[in-house]
Amino acid sequence: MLSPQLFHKIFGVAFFLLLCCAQGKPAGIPPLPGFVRLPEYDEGFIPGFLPLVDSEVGDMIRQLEHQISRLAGVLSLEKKITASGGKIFATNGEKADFQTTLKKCREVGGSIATPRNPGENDAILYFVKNFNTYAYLGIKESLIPSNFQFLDGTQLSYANWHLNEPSGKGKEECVEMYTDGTWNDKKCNQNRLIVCQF
Ligand code: MMA
Ligand code: CA
Repeated sequence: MLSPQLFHKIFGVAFFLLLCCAQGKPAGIPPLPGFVRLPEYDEGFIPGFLPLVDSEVGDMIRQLEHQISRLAGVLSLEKKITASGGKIFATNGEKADFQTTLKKCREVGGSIATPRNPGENDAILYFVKNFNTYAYLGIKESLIPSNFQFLDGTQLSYANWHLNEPSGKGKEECVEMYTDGTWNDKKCNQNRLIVCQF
């Protein structure tokens, strides 16, 4: 029988693994493309957690990693998830306007896909190409026409505008990704592929 202390530890580890699920993988099986390997833990030690001594805990971690890896495999096969750096991007293949996309992503604990470098832009482009549908990005025009910002209000540190874009001059407050990965400022009421990040 598991002691309450051990149960608490296992619960903590499970929660930790859920938080960084895409990084999990069973030993010996390579991570899916774009997914990062968890650091090897030495003698059952996970940074931030008490040293783990019970081999039951190690077995449970491996089981959880295996299950998470299988789930990632299924979603990857369906082209519903991909990763870049530490970020996971996901789509459900459905379309929605900008506000609905924000809501849908928030409802599942994520946020709208926001490319902050070429690798992340390519990760989003993977869905745009596969579903042959433009996607809204987490970028909006500020009160200054033609000035675009991330949704947290910070200035763009990376941009991939299409030639002659942005063009809306205050009339196109959202940003969509074209099937070549370039960006266009666009009205926010169109139906676009829902892509979230986690
Ligand atoms: C559309 C609309 C704009 C875009 C231009 C490019 C005519 O407007 O999608 O956002 O800039 O096409 O020609
Ligand atoms: Ca435009």
